[in-house]
Amino acid sequence: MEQRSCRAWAVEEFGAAQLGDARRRARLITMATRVAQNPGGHVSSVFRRSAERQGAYDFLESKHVVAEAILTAAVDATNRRAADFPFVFVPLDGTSLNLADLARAKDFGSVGSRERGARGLKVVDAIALAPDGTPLGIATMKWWARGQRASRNRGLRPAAEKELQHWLDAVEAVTDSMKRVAPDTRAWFQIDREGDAQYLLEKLAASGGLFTVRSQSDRKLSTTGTVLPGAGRHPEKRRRYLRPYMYRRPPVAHELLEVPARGDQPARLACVVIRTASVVLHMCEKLTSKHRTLPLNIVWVCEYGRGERARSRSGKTTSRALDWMLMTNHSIDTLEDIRAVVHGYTQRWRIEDFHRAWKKGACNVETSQLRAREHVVKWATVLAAVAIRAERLKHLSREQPHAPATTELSPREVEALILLKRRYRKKNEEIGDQTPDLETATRWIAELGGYTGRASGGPPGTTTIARGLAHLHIAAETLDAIKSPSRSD
Ligand SMILES: [Mn+2]
Repeated sequence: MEQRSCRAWAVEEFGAAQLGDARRRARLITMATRVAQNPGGHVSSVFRRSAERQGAYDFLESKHVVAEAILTAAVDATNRRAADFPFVFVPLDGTSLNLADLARAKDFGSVGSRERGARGLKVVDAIALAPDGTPLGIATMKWWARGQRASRNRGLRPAAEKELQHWLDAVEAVTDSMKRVAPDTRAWFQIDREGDAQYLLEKLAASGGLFTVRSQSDRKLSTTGTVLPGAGRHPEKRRRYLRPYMYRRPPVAHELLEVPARGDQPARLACVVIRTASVVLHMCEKLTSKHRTLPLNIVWVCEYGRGERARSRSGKTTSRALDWMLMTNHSIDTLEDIRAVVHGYTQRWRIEDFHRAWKKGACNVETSQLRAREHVVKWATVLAAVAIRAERLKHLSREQPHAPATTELSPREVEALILLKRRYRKKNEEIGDQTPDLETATRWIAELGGYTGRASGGPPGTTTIARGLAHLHIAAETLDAIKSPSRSD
């Protein structure tokens, strides 16, 4: 496995950025290295040397540097990693950044409900994961600022005018960039209920990739499987609905599913019953009232004890029970196929983990004080790449606990880690000179970041790891300055 010091990672991630000038590329690599060493959302707190800080501001504010070029470099790096696999999971989701704009003088838009008046940017983004769940990097990002008001007649506006267009663009961008860099790898999109839209399903079906989308509302089924000639008026009697249809299907499997902790709900094992069917969806183009059909496979994952209800923090009554009506174009012929679909959808959670690391834990992108949309997008793209790297480190430490720490840390960082650990060791701990394994190193790093193992009872999370890493990098840098005072990058 490759040596992954921060600088080596930054070169791998951004070394091919097309910025029209080698000095700009060098600046981007230096910036990414520093952010990886010392993640944070506030530009001035990430760069400790004043020349670097000024260089970073110049770079972010330069009109010669377009955000798209930074993104393309990162996405290509992701796809080079993806090329090793027959397929990669691509969770696709939407989120927004809340950004300070008290005077409403910046080119941001409203986020959240309009009454609350929050400002910021909206983004639809995707990440790629290896078949074993290892994060590979950013797969795409589509940014926009919402306009003044929502227009009426939502259902009747063509897709291009809706936010849905950004989802369509994101699918296309992922597909195109993968074709270019990893032509033999298929994307397997994983999308939650937000993505249950006719145009998006059609786009995914035409993309050549695999997809799984969780169904939002009950859908009409076509009983004929073909479009009727002159299908303006569809005979009501022939319609069936997906959910009642699936209820009548016999269970194909009973499984235990690990559900990670979410909000105020602790992690649990869910007992689920799985039913499957191959169906043809009956859809209606709202503008023209034309009927269309889409053949799909359905995997319905439903937890026992449905109806068990809990009051969430917001006071809303929500059902704890898992109920996934998954629409997919993956085969469901064998139990193995069906399990692959269910497992694939559990990987969708990873983009939420990434969003948390990006917005809160490691990178705090929302604390950026940058003044213009384009500057924020550039900065947020670099932070996103760093946040996924942090997720990758977390994942590897859990999945490959016995790999040596040098697979993810530079020798100097390992040296500093051992010195610090010796300093902060518990009374009964004996710390030798040998390189610790990844699991041990990650725990030590997290301990530097305040991890005690008591709060969650689980392995260290991204926040404590990122805090510990920032601490470690300062120590490694100091050690480096003492031991090889002439060298500097
Ligand atoms: Mn979502």
